[in-house]
Amino acid sequence: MELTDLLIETNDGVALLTINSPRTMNALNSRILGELECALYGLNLDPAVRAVVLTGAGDKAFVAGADIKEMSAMTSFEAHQFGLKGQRVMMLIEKMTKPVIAAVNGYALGGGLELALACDFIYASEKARFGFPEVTLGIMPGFGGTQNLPRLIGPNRANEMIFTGKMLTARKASEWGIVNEVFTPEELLPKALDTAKAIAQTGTLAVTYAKDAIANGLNMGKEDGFRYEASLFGVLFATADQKEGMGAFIEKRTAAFQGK
Ligand code: CO8
Repeated sequence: MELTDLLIETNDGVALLTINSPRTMNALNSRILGELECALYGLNLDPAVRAVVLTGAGDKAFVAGADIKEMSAMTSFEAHQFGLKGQRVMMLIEKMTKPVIAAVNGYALGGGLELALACDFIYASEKARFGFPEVTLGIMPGFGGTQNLPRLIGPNRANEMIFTGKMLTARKASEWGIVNEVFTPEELLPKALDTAKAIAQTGTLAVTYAKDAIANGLNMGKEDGFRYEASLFGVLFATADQKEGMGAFIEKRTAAFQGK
């Protein structure tokens, strides 16, 4: 699929994936969702990519939601299909073997906030705004927001956001645990890329398995989660990365991980 509304730039093991439709605040239409699905699938398979940063083009929006103009004409069946398509993209991010950092540069509303929440963590610019305005349109979140937000910040704060549609500032979103760190607009992307590069230099398989243990552990009871963690921990001792990481420590040199 030709990517017309996405930009991908890969350096030092990090892919910067930019949704590039600033005229419409990077709103997610069917085409962009399809492109995201293709791009994320490709990045997951690309051995040159060890971490991904996802952002929006322009200085106003990360993603201002699903495309209201496209949705306004949908039948119930089409809306269901559209919801499933968006959910596939969110699940794809969650299932990626590489970490994905959302660099939220402006509005992250509705489907845009859902996209950010599907990432492994969020860095934000001071200009970012977070909200679920769906109820003001007579609909509800449909790309996983009712599931991911309460798991992240608890049901009470999620209820308030989803029932009122009000927007949070970046500082408030950070206080509430949605955002890991807030930066000036100029600092945001360099900081997100620096963090992604730091991750890219660590043991790739270790990061992959840690992401797996955290994501799957959240859906398990604690004892099963502990057992799962121990299994993955053991598997890592069959990798060259474990030998390289521990060998480098003992030999007092920098490890060069191969992701094997
Ligand atoms: N969809 C389509 N177009 C949009 C969207 C959007 N979500 N957001 C902005 N745009 C367009 C505007 O229509 C406008 O285009 P035009 O110039 O052609 O009229 C352009 O972007 C610029 O927008 P504004 O002039 O409104 O810019 P402002 O700076 O005044 O305001 C806002 C910025 C506050 C972001 C404002 O545009 C806004 O409120 N946008 C809508 C936000 C919203 O309600 N988002 C939630 C959408 S619903 C959703 O995401 C559901 C997800 C799950 C779907 C599941 C399907 C089953």
